[in-house]
Amino acid sequence: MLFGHTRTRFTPHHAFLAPDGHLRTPLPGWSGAEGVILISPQMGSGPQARFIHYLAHLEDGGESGPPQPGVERFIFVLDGTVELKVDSRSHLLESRNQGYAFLPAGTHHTVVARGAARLNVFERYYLPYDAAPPPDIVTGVAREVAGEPLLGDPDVWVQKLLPERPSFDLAVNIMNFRPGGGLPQVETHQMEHGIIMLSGGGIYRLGDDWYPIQKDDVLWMGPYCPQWFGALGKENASYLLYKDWNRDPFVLEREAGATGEGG
Ligand code: UGY
Ligand code: MN
Repeated sequence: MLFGHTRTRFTPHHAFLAPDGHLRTPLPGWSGAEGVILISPQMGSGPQARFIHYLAHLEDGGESGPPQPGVERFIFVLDGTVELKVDSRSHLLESRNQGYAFLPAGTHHTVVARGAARLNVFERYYLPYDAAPPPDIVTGVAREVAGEPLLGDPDVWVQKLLPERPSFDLAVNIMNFRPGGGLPQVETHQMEHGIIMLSGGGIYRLGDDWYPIQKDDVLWMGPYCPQWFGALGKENASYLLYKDWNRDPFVLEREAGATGEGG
């Protein structure tokens, strides 16, 4: 170990969060669980995150607590198996096939670990859209979600884990790259991202910084942060990506003021 060194970087417009910097904290309302809050509205000056991205480390039998009122939750099983109890039904979500679930705001649910488990969680205040009904509960297995080539490139493919209907104010996708594949452009857009690397690695460009990236590294990209990824190595690279979606920027701004989220 090299003393006083970390790969973690924190800037007003993006953050690179390596596992060496993780600090576990209690997750209020959860039992038999510890959290690592990665991205949150507390992030410094400049554009602030309008969502929360955290890891939940659960011991066998550990249980989730509810999100804040008005907050929706997306969970993705990174390690182990959990049982999701919702609507008097039970769903087993397993890391071996990349189980995931989306719980709309106000959905009473519990996640119970069957053995030690690790979850990746995204949460945000739901922004209703006048013409659309609230979103539905979604449970799924990412390994079975078909990929679509990105702009026709067979070396980069996107798996969309949630429906694209206007009811949903977020998108959660898995981006996949063959070694040598990369994003076709340096993207610069109004949506923000939370990303966790699931497999493989490569180089991530954020603003004018370039980061070697590997499994379990996490990124925050604020609105308009220029971003590009190229995959290197021998195995396919993939990452789980959150973005705000389907909403007018004026609505985002108004709601940010109303909830105290971001600025
Ligand atoms: O959907 C996206 O914005 C995605 N292509 N961005 C990214 O991978 N950084
Ligand atoms: Mn993007």
